[in-house]
Amino acid sequence: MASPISPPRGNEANKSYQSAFRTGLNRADGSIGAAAGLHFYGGVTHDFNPDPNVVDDMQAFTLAPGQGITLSFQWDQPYGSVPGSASSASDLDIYVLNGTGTQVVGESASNNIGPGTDPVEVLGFTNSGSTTQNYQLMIADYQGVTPGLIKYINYGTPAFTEYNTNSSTDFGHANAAGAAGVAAAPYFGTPAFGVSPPQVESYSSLGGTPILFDTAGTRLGSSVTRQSPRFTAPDGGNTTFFFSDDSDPDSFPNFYGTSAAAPTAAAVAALMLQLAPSMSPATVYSTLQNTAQDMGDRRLRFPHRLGADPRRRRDRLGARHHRDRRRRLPG
Ligand SMILES: [Ca+2]
Ligand SMILES: [Ca+2]
Ligand SMILES: [Ca+2]
Repeated sequence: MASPISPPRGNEANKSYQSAFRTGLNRADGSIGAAAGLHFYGGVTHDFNPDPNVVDDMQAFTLAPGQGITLSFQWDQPYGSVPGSASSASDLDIYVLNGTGTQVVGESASNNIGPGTDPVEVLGFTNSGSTTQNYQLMIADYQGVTPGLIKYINYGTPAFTEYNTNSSTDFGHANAAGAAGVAAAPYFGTPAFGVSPPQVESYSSLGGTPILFDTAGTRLGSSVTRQSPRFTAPDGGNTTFFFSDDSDPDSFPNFYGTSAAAPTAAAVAALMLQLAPSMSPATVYSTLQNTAQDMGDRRLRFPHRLGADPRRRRDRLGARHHRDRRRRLPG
């Protein structure tokens, strides 16, 4: 099918930090101690505190035993791994420090400058101890062109206790110009189950990730923010074999997540193409958008805003049993 309909790259809601890079402190190589096998390479750190009179280059977070963060950290340089593209011209690193900021306990500090390099560091860190611990995140500009925009998406526990920007998590293929990212609404939060207007899943990825470069790695004159996700489809439907049954009256397993919503939308597109095989992808998309029922939840409007909705909160509490028992695929 020529019109790829995709989940909006996972189920990360608004677990993203996005900011202009602000000069924090110039920290020397080795100036912070490190656990065995790790090293602090130094650089100019990012000032998380937007107050121009206060510098804070540590973002605090807390993890219970067994909890972890997985950060995909990126900045505004081209992706050298794209064929024909320029490469990253700056090298940033990302560190987890202990709660007092005196020792590196986790890091992703690869070289990001050179042919074929990408402006990305992926940091995974888990509290492997037996007690809840406080930590500090630090981002350092090690060398090269000073970044303008920095962003991470957290695929782990939403653990940060300060400077959350609650930014977009819809990126990659679902945010591509020719694709259609699909948000998810639980089937029991739709008019067919007595909920109108329909409600979006709390975890459905937030749109609004800007596009900064063309495919040659040339910076665009102005950034492009696409309407993505384009539309919403139900998730949590019955399958004959996949995942586990929720508390619906039958015993068929239910499949939750945007990966479940995307094929629902794709199935509607397939029926449209069966009826009108020459319909263009653009017409499929616009027809789906223009004939869809409006989502009542403000969170799905563009730009998304994960605001408080008292009615929704009650719904979620009432449906907790559904949520606790279900699983989602990442992606
Ligand atoms: Ca701090
Ligand atoms: Ca690096
Ligand atoms: Ca079922």
